[in-house]
Amino acid sequence: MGNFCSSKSGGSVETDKDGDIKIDNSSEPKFKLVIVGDSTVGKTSLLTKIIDKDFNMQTTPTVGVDFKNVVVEVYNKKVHLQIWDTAGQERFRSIAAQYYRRANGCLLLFDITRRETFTALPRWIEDITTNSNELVKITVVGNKKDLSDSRKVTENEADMFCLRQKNNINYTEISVKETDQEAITHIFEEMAKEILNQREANINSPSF
Ligand SMILES: Nc1nc2c(ncn2[C@@H]2O[C@H](COP(=O)(O)OP(=O)(O)OP(=O)(O)O)[C@@H](O)[C@H]2O)c(=O)[nH]1
Ligand SMILES: [Mg+2]
Repeated sequence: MGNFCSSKSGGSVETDKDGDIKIDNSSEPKFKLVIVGDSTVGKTSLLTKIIDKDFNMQTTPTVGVDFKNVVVEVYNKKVHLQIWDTAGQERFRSIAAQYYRRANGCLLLFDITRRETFTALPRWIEDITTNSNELVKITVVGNKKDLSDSRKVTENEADMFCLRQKNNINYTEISVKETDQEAITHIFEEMAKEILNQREANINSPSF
């Protein structure tokens, strides 16, 4: 579990022993985001990259959950994000579900070179929507774009899938390996923006 995490926008976030973010200025919004998706799609790699720019081909499967705190800047405002990395392996799935509670947003990853990780998306969406607030924002992320020669899902197909979902799901493609950290951070900033916009439209949106 991370206690101190530096942020792209230069600040740092202190947390208490339960991982809740301590913020002096309570007017700064804080949101909980959860990264989900099948095993080995790149969830831990994504979180590592946003924190320290690093990419490693050797990772170990996540057991349980972990989180990191990041500060992004949107609309000239600092937004504190608590980002949870969950385990994709089937045996941890029910554990992961409890971390969706009070989530403001979910990044749902699949691997564009493994079709089964794409066809698993409806089940993940069902898990997310039954275990979190109905207002949760979901972004589907197709990862491993650097391996496009082995692509098994076209960008158009993934786009169409997201458009068909009733909860207004965005689609984006990346390579955690090759996409630069700024572009990856941008995905989180966009999610923070959408949650802020939604908050303005509905003051009953959850906060953690
Ligand atoms: N080529 C390529 N490999 C990637 C990319 N992203 C992640 N990987 C590799 O995919 C493997 C699995 O990555 P992880 O980040 O551990 O996957 P995970 O989703 O956290 O897996 P679980 O913890 O088991 O749920 C590792 O070998 C990574 O280096 C990418 O964009 N391109
Ligand atoms: Mg992992």
